[in-house]
Amino acid sequence: MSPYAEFASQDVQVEWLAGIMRGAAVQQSKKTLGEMAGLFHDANALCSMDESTVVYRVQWTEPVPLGTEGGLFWGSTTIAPGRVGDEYFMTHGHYHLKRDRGEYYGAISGKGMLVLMDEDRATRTEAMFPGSLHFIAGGNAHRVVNTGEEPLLFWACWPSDAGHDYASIKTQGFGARVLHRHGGPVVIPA
Ligand code: S6P
Ligand code: ZN
Repeated sequence: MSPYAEFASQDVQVEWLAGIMRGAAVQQSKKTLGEMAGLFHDANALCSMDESTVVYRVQWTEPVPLGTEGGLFWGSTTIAPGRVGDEYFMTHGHYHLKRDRGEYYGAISGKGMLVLMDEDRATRTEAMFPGSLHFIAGGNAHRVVNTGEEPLLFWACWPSDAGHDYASIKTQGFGARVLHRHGGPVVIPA
């Protein structure tokens, strides 16, 4: 049987502008400050904050089993506004386990930066704003930073066999951080 046959019976609805997915097949997760220890550069600032604070929420659907070649996953991410010291709230960030797998991000509301890092640690950013579309080429680690005062919402589409390599980011970080300086965001080499 085709690995895609089951999806025909799935029933997922989206509220595009709210980033909400509904249906039995929808999965969701959230990441709290406590779960992100070690990712922000100011450990002291993190210690003084409530570790149960939700930094971002993700909803997604996997119409084929994780690891299936040729399928696509779809989901939304909403990053709360806020900072740990001078560092804006952000996603963990990851490479894909299958390094050549790409991804699309499309921003709906809020503003921020997509941080992209290749395997030589060369790091660059793209501005995210309502309507911005981002092709993340294979081989690039990706993280989103909310530099605004409202939630930053984006939709994403990625291959079902991409997988996630979080460990490389946990141990080596990105080649740059987005910090609040002189009243706005500045990209600082790390
Ligand atoms: C998956 C895609 C997104 C992220 C989400 C949270 O490939 O890039 O759905 O999972 O934005 O970020 P992270 O780095 O915690 O997975
Ligand atoms: Zn990804």
